[in-house]
Amino acid sequence: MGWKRHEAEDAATAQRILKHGSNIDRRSLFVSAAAFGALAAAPAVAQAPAAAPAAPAAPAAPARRIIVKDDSRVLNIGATVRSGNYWNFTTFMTPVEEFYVRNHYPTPTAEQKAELVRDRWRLKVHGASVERPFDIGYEDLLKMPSRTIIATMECHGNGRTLFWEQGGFTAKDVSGGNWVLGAIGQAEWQYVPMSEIFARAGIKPDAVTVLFWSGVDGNDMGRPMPYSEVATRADDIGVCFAMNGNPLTPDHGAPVRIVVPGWGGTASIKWVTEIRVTNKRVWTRLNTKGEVYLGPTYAAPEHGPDDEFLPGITAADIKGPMVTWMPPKSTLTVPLVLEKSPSVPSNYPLKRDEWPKLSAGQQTMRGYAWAPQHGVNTVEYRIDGGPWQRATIQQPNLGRYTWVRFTFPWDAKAGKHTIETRTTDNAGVSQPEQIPLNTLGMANWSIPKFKIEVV
Ligand SMILES: Nc1nc2c(c(=O)[nH]1)N[C@H]1C(S)=C(S)[C@@H](COP(=O)(O)O)O[C@H]1N2
Ligand SMILES: [Mo]
Repeated sequence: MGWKRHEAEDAATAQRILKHGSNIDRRSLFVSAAAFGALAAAPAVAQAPAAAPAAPAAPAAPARRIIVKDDSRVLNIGATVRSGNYWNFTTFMTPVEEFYVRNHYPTPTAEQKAELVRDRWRLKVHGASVERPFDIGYEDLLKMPSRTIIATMECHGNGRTLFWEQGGFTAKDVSGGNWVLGAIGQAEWQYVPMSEIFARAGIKPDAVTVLFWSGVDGNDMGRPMPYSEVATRADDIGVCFAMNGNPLTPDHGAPVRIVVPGWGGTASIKWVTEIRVTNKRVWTRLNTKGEVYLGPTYAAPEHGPDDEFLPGITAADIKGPMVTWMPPKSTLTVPLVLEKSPSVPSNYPLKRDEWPKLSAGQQTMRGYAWAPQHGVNTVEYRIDGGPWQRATIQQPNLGRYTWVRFTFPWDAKAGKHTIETRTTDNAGVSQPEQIPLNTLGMANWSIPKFKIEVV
C-alpha cells in the first residue's frame, strides 16, 4: 500500500474539506455558531449559491465553526468537545465522522492559520539534546519512511461520568465535560516514527524530555514526555499525517499531529509544529495542573533546581501526576443512564433519569474492551449482581493497542436490570469496583453499571 493511493484521496479530501468549509462560511453569515447544529441539517441552506446575496458589506471577521465536523454522528458535550455515540458503535475501526474530538480551543483551520496550509506547514526538530536540528515541510515529511498502526485513542476524561453516576461524587468533587463513555475511538494512523526523526536529528546521550508542541490553537498546547518513554516505543510513536487512509481532517490535527498509542489523548498533540528534545525536565500547563490526578491519594511529582518551566508556569503549579497509560476498560453499546450528572449532553438519546429499553427475549449484548498497556486478556459480565461470566471476544484482536469487541447472550426478562462489564489485561489487572477521587475526573476505569429496562 503506497502513498500513491493516498495522494489521489488526498486531493479528493482536500476538495471536500474546501467545499465543506466554504458552505459553512456562507451559513455562518446567517446564524450564530450556537445554531449550527440545527442548521447544518437544512439542505436548502447548505446548497445556497456561492454568491449569496445576504453577504454583509462590512468585512467583519467571519464567524467560525468551533468544531468542523457536524454533530449528526457525535455527541455534543460542550463548545469544543464532541464525544462518540458509543452505543451505536458496531465497527472495529471508528469512521472519522464518528470519532470524538477533544479540543482545548476551537479547531484551527488553514483558512485562519497560514501555518496550517499544507505547503507552508513546517515541523521544527531542535533542542539542547539534538545534534543536527532540522525543519521539514509536509511533502518532505511524507517522503520519510512511514508506518501504520491500528490503535485506540482515548481522552483522559473519558468515563468521568462514572464518578457522578456510580462513584458517589458530586459536581463539587469532580468537574469537567460529561463524556459518558464515548471519548474513545480506534483508527489506523499513518506516521513517521520517532525512530526516524531521532535518527535524522541525532540525539545526545543527555536527553531527558521530548516536548511535542503546537502553539497554533493556543499558546499552552505542549506535552512533555520522558525521552526514555519515547525512545522505548520509538517505532510506535510518531508524527502522523493520515487517519484511516486519508489525510487528517482539521478537527483531528490537520495537516500533522503526534500519535502516542496507549497514553491518554493529550500526549497526541494536534497541529504539531515543533519537537524539542532537551536535557531538562519541562513543565507546562498540561503536566502540572491541566491533565493530572488531583486528589487525596495522589502526590504531586518532585521537581528539581534545573527544571525548565514554560512561560506562565511555576513550581507552585505542580499539583499532581500526569495521566500516562490508559487503564483497562470496557463498555456495553448501551447508553448509560444519567441521573446524577451535572449535565446531560444536548443530543444524548436518553433524557435525564430515562432508562434505555430492550425487548424481552433472547438478545445478543455487545461491547468493546481495551487495555493498551498490556492488551485485553478476558472480558466478563454479570447481570443483576449475579456471578461473573465470560464474554466471547470477537476477532480481530490485533494486539495490545487495539480494542476488542465482545458479545454475550442474554435471555432478557421484563423488568429493570443492571449489567456490569469487566476487563482483565494480560498483566492480570482487572477493572476495580471504585477508583479513588481525583477532582479533574481523569481515567475512571471502574466497572461500569448499565441500567436497562426490558419491556
Ligand atoms: N494542539 C492540541 N492538541 C491536542 C489537544 C488540543 O486541544 N490542542 N487536545 C488533546 C486531547 S486532551 C486529546 S484527548 C486528543 C484528542 O484527539 P482527537 O480530537 O483527534 O480525538 O488530542 C490532544 N491533542
Ligand atoms: Mo484528552
